[in-house]
Amino acid sequence: MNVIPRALLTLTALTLLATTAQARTWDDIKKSGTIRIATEGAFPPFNLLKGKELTGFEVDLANQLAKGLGLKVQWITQPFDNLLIGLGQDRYDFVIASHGITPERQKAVDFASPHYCTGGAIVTKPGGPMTAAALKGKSVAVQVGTTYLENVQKVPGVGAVKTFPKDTDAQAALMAGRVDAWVGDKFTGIDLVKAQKGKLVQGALLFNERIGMAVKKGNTTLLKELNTALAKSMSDGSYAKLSTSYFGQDVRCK
Ligand code: LYS
Repeated sequence: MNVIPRALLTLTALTLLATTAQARTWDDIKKSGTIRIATEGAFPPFNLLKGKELTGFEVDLANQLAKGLGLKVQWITQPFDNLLIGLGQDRYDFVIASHGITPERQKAVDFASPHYCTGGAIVTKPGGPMTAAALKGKSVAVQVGTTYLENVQKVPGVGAVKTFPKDTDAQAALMAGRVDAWVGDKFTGIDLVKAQKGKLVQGALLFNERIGMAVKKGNTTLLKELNTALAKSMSDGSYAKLSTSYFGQDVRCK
């Protein structure tokens, strides 16, 4: 019997995928009239799918950029840790889902200029750990595949780090008292603490990050158009107006 080793088969399938799959260039997209954008839809106030409606700062921003580029939008939602993989498989043209620009991710995708700056902060119950030092021996909930996970793991002496598919699941673990703290986006944390009216408090910022839209590696024509559209929004006042409506401040990187 002629058996092809499994490892070889997988490699062949991957090579085939890499050679046949081709990201749509700016010309292809422009010709089609519609741009396909992916996001998570589970990360308020940045991107949230409620019933059939996608809302959030990043959703509004991307819709605004697409409009400026003369395109209709087709939105696709995916679990956070699938988003960049799907980009590599040409399931959509770009991703806007609060990805921190990290050297690791830059090996796989190309990032646009940052569309906001933020950081990862601790949220806990009153009396819980408020600083990196206080996380010593404490359990922390974070969303899988995120910069929160990466950075919490670096905290010296940190206790169990538990991962959850969605940020909201990690927050629920904190509320239920299954962990001592949750680490997530500082703006998401502010909204959460406000909504929980005294049951949660926000602690220290553990790290800062620049957030950017991602295109498939090498899709320079699309990247250029996105950067131009973003720069225009930032200079003509539309970005500032949108940002203020969501955060009460301009969240662009300074
Ligand atoms: N900013 C974080 C990261 O880059 C997470 C964003 C998505 C959270 N649902 O990993």
